[in-house]
Amino acid sequence: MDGKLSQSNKEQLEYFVGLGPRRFTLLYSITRDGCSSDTFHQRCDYQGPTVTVLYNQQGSVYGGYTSASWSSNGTNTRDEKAFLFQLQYSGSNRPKKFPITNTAYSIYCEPSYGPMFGGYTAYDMNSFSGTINKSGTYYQLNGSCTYGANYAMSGVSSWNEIHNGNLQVTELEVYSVCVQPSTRSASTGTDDKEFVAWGKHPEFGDELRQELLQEIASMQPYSELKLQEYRVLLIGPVGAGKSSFVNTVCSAFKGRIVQRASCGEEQHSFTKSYQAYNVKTKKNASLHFRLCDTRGLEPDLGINIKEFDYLVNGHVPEKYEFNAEASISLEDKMFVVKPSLAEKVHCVVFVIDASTLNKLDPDVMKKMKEFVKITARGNTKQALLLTKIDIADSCVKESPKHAFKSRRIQDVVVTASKMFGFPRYSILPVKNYEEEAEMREVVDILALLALRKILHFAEDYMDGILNDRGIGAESLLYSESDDLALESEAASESA
Ligand SMILES: Nc1nc2c(ncn2[C@@H]2O[C@H](COP(=O)(O)OP(=O)(O)OP(=O)(O)O)[C@@H](O)[C@H]2O)c(=O)[nH]1
Ligand SMILES: [Mg+2]
Repeated sequence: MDGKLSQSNKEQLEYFVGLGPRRFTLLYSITRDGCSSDTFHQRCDYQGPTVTVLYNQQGSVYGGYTSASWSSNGTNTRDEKAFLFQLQYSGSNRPKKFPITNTAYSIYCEPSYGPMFGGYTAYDMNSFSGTINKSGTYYQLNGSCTYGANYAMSGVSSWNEIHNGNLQVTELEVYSVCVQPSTRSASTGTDDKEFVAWGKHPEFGDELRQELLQEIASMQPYSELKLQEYRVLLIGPVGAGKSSFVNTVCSAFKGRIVQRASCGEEQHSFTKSYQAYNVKTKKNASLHFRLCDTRGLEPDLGINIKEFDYLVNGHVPEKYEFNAEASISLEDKMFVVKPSLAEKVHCVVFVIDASTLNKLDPDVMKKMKEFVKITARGNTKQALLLTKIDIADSCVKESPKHAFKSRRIQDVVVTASKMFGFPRYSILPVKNYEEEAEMREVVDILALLALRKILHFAEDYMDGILNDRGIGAESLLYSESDDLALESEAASESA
């Protein structure tokens, strides 16, 4: 659904905002989603600049713009660029912009209220609180409007000249107003001023893409270790995008959309076996890492703590078919009793869907926290890949390079860092190839930036190995302490 806002009204609002063409994406509509403050916040918090538009039965259209994100933190938000506006009055065009005068009180972000402009002594435009049911043909909003409290209402002498003396609306819509990707200049362009960059990142472009491809192609384990490849384990909930990340990385190197790992959506994991993918360049040269795809985590099924431990320590052979009900055991013929350093995992990458981070199953989260502890115990390195950032933030969907400027993504990164106890530099936002028919430079760059970090962490693991064990080849295969751990496990399994 595109919403009720006409093209000419959009153009008028673009003119008011004054930063060139915008893309209007409908986030919330009371006729579609219900008139409820909870739904408004679910749909509109942390979405960057938005415009709220109200329509009434008399044919008047009016509302407010804020370049700040809505949130549910119960405070006033400062925004020098906010304004209220009128577009139509009683069916006739009457475009008027009412700029903010008291910038500290531009919008009020209260979870039990819908969009609220103004604050402190009075709210200039307070739309509604709680839930409002439709009465006949309109919604009787329970908010109020105060003339000139924090916005300059030049050209009208009262709110009656805007809303016809009532808050009976036929529709209230909130649109995100992103930069049109095609009109956006390089990262120093004027449009960027609206975004707060949370992550330092290089200039996106083909030069960066080529540099990353070359750098990653040249990365390989230290020759003293006599290792061909770094081993990277991808683990995370069902449908998080583990297999899609494998395909995205393969695509970036092949220069075409690659479909090596099977992806899809099912109630249980789509991936059933342990597959270690090597990645090749356009000219078919093998790169020095393997991405190991696993079965998705479920509360009571699939990989459990013991199986994860076996995976990280290299006891699970490639192509192993995961048994949803039981983990691989020492008795299993395929069990790798004495794994070499090459079979051990050097970096564990937790793969999490950024758009559903807050809805993660608590039991799956508990499992993953145990996995984090096990990984840290063995000194294996870890990172967190945040997928589906295009779903988490509609502006990022338009151009994934906005990932490092999106307040919504920044928020998700901070939350993920707290949930997993990982430093923020190890949290890597990506958008996997999924609907695209053709390659996209920015999708490649995000995946390559993430992969480069992961391989640096794997190299850190190797540094630790060299430091701790010395470089005697035999000491790199299997240690006596591993034998002792397995013996005690065998004892507990048979008990
Ligand atoms: N929009 C969007 N969709 C994605 C992204 N990554 C994956 N998907 C979609 O999410 C669904 C699940 O992706 P998979 O890669 O199969 O997920 P998985 O983690 O391997 O899932 P299991 O093997 O079932 O555990 C597929 O429909 C993908 O197309 C992304 O970054 N953005
Ligand atoms: Mg999969």
